[in-house]
Amino acid sequence: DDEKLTTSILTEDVRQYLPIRSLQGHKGTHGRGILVAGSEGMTGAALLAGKAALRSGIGLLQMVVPRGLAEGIDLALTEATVWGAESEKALNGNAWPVIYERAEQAQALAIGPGLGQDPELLLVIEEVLRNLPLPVILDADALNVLAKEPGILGWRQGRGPLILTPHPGEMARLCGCTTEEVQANRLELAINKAVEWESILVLKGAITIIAAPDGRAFLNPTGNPGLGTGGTGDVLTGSILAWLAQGVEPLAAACLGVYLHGKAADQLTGEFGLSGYTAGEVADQLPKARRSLE
Ligand code: NPW
Ligand code: AMP
Ligand code: MG
Repeated sequence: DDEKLTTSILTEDVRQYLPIRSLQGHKGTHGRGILVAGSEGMTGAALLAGKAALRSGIGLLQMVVPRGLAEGIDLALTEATVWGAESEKALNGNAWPVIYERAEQAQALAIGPGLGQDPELLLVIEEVLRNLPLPVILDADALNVLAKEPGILGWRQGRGPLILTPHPGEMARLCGCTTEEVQANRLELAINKAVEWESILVLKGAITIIAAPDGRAFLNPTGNPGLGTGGTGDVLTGSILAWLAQGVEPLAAACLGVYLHGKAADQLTGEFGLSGYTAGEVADQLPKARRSLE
């Protein structure tokens, strides 16, 4: 029974998940996504996630960042619009009104890459979960903040679907165990927590697991150890955000994002071998990975 519930992601499946780009399509129909990310010293995480969203075909990317860093981010990522929330170096509770205003016209939201861990961010995450009827991705520092009160995940009360994208260290913090314990039992843990938290759980690593709230799990066949370098997780988050914004159903968006991220990295090994390609290069490779499925 378990074997039927856990299957590999197949190339034929992800090919079907790819949204069809209508000849009449425009930036309005290709989806608007909100990316809440970045703090002093970690603006790169916001930029990498943003670049990956653009490289995955999003119609319009709106970034919410600390006002003190907004100008630099605006200049560094030409194609994105940037909204500064009231703070200098890292977002805090003041971010919520800006997020709410932007989210009203968006199809998806991602929060976490390089965010920092101001304790007030827990209140922001709570507001996001309670109030936004959108698919939401929680990654990186959003998960670290949430780890102080994972019970909040149960408060969604029928709001939009949730995708969590922890690496094994973040998963350990969320579960209150060690990284080794996560790694020793990753499939069962991913499935149990996806069910408990009523979320799509993307447990990253060699053979990333995508577990669904109904107890199914999908194993990703793409990717290689070259991905073990700073910023690749931020790229994954931006890419899944773009697929959600383009209307791909959340479980399919998670599988598509993970598969293409690994595929892009595998294509890069042709030139670079198993190390030395960068997260930014993975993002730039994403359209070619997608094209290999078409
Ligand atoms: P250990 O030590 O084994 O217990 P952290 P982070 C574990 C931003 N970034 N297999 C491992 O734990 C992020 O977005 C910004 C096994 C490891 O020591 C975040 O906001 C960048 N274990 C923030 O930095 C580029 C694994 O987790 C620990 C594992 C902090 O995020 C970099 C490290 O995790 C970064 O993305 C695996 N596959 N993977 C930028 N340019 O701005 C991870 N672990 O302490 O959560 O730190 O992931 O760097
Ligand atoms: P993060 O730690 O958030 O930057 O995410 C790291 C990304 O690299 C995730 O997508 C992981 O699945 C991927 N990754 C890390 N190590 C490996 C590995 N050995 N094989 C395949 N993918 C990996
Ligand atoms: Mg990460």
